Amino acid sequence: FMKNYDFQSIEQKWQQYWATHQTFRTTINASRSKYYVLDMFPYPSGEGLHVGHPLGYIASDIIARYKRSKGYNVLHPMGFDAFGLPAEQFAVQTGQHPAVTTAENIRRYQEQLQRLGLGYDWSREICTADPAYYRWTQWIFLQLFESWYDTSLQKARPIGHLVTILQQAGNSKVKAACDKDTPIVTDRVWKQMSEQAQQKLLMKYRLAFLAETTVNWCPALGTVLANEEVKDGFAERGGYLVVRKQMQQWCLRITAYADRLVDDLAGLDWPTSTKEMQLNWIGRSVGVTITFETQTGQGRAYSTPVFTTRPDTIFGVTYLALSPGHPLAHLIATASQRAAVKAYVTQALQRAETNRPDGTKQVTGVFTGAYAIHPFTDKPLPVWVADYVVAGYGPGAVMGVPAHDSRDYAFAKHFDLPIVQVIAEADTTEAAYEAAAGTLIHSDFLDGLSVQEATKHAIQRLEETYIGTRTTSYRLRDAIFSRQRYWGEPFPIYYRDEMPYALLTNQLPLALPAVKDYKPTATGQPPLGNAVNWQTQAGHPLELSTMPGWAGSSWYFFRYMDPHNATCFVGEEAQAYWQDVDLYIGGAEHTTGHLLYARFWTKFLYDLGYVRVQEPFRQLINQGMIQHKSSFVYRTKGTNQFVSYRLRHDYDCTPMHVSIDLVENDVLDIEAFKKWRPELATATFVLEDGQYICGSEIEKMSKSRYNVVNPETVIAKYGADTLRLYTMFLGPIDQAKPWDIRGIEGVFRFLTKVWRLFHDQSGTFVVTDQPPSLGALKAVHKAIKKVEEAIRRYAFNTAVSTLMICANELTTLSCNNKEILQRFVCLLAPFAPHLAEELWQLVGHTQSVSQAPFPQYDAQYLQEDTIAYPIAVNGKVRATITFAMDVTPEVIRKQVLTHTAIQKWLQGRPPKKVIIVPEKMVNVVV
Ligand code: ANZ
Repeated sequence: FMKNYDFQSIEQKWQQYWATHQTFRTTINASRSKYYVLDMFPYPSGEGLHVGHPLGYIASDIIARYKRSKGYNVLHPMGFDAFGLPAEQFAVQTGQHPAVTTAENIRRYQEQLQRLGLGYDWSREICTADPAYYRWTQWIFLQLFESWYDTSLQKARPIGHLVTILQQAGNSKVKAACDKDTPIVTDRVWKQMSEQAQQKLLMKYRLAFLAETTVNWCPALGTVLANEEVKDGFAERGGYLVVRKQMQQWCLRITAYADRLVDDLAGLDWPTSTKEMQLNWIGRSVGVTITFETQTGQGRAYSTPVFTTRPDTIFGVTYLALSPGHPLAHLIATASQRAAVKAYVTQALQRAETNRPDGTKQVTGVFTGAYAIHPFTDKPLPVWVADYVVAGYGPGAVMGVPAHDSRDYAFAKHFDLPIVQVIAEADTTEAAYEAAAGTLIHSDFLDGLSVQEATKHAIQRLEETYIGTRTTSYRLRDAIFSRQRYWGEPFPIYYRDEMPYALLTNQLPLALPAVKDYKPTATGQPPLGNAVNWQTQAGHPLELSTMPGWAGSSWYFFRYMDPHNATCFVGEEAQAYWQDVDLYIGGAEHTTGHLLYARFWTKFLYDLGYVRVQEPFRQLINQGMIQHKSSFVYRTKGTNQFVSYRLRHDYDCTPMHVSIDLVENDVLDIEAFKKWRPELATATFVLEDGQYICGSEIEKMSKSRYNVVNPETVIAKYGADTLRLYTMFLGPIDQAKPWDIRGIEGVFRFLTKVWRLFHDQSGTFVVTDQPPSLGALKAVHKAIKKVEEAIRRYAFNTAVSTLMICANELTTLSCNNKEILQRFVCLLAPFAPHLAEELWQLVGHTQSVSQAPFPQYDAQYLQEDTIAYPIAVNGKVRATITFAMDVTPEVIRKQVLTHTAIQKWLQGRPPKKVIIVPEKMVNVVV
């Protein structure tokens, strides 16, 4: 019977087969080693997948299939990070419950993922918005609420334990990660405190705690945003203005784990860049807190601590600077400066907090009128307020050393403050500062020392005189954990006497209530304020905010191990077997958010004995971005007129992205463009040669750039196997690479060629048991070795090209030997699983190819049987002669010396020497 490579029916057939046979279902199997390969689960958005998404999924699927063929028991699950803003915004606009939208989107995602031939164990699917799932997110939150961090043991402990200590001995000896303003109480005082006062004190210790914080408030979105969701004062999503605002928020004390989060990075097989980004984000630095005495002129003195990593520059201090939010700013301001300070502080606090401003930012600040006293020279130092000083980093104040710090230098230059250079530093000072500095200052005990020595001496002197103490500062802040939104996990918290209390675990899940309106209430309360009866049975009001998007994703990898467990978030047996994720593949944009939070929760759960590992993800790969050509039209400012590419400089234009579907060979389809959006119907055009030419650029493939390629169109035309191979063929998995559809034809032809290897000209299946030729054996064994090496290096592009070379060789050899061809099918299977299954079955197998072991190569077929030797005369190559592998030196010598090209150089004389390097080269010395 005759058949062509009919990818459509083949792919449909095998996707159905995998689903009905549950081919990729995994259960605990103590007799086999586990391998857990995980994708970052997607947010099911309304747009569905574009070809950028599957890049990581296909890579992890190849690894999963490969590891399975190597005998591992592979866990490869998929699920949905289903709480999120778009579904909620849609609900606000249409009144449709976000759960409905989300469920529809999930169905669409599942279909799309299945159509890619991804071998997931769907029986383990999870959805973070499912009450059966978020019940455990709420449960973990309660554990955090009921815990404190003991810094002497470096671990979290139950809050009940702290209460016992307070009762017996007060908290003076307690070493804990707690609020800075935690009062010291004796056991007697503790016992006399009201319950509310006791609860307030405990709140300063809890790992999930309620605090008055300055937050990034986005009025347009009506919610608080995390630091990493804010870029230069605007929301990363939507670009809305973000301001700073004081608000009661739930926070997680991630700072308690800062040291462990830094130290444990060393043991992880993660990209160096990812580790560095986390290190910078945590920003641990060891230095000194130095306390200056500030005098206000009205005869009052205030201690003003600053944090510095460079105490060796203490003699170079010429001013102090406080962060705008610093409580001392108003206290020390002199009468004449008070108004100016107030105005500056108000305006500076309005702006959203960004990380340490860089040099390009405008220098701003205000003088308080007060002076601090230099601890060693007694000189007066003006105290300023400046927004380059960050609140919450150290004491939020700095000693300004303009000669040795570039930010201080910029500040001093701008406000004409003195710049003096310390001698110890002279050798390391940058030329720029030297020129500006001019003044060298002598110190009584640091002159002539290296920076390191001077630092040591300075610390010693500061500690002896009680002026300074060694301190470690972290840039990391506690994580704000509440959002004023509907579509998130409700907090299992109610309020009594204005203090929060935990619900009992048997009251979980606390399900999201129905609301009539998904907007904030008229009084500005979060949407849950619209729910009727949002209170406990005893009538206590429940918390109105919900958890942030990252709550459910901070522990989902554990749930996959035991997704249906109704009595705990992951069972003992499942954990003992699956342990942790061996390989995690996902986008680099999650480095300082999700990945850090997941590490934090894992360490916390470990401390309480709920999990066995301190780190969730052994190995991490960040897939590179897929780029694509995007097209631009040029709109004359303030009009509806569009100017063609080459004429754009003659007008005052702004470029605007236009959908690539409306452009062919850079020529715009004007009629289609007018229909693209209502406001374009009246567009006018300035053409060149009667055409509108678009500009273009290679950019990240993204919806906002209208340059997205939908995998479904590619699959319809070429099939999923071609899409998979092509996506891998684009280049190394971890690098950014452009999508270029022209290459896909070649990949499709390759798969057609594979099909033809098994069929004759008329399309009849022809695979024989005739003994294979040596050439075919060599081709396939070479490929086995190379493909496996490439998979192990995640060099999937190399693996694909090896498969192509092998198919070409087998075609040239007209190989239709069964042994050879089925080995090839096994190699192909992780990459093009549908076609592999079909051929595997045609060859006569009754089980899925995913059950077949990965082929082993036989070294005897890898040896080349001849070798080409370069022949040199006095070190210069003059000829090449091919010898058999097992050639003897005598034969080599004889043939070399009789070769005409060599004889020319010998000119009849015998050579001085013939050096033979076996399997490499020959050198004739004349
Ligand atoms: C004097 C000095 C002299 C400094 C010098 C540096 C160089 P890292 O390493 O990032 O921790 N600093 C301290 N607290 C700050 C705050 N709240 N906001 C902004 N800057 C702050 O940086 C520590 C240094 O950053 C500290 O050491 C301090 O400036 C500044 F030649 O003190 B240094």
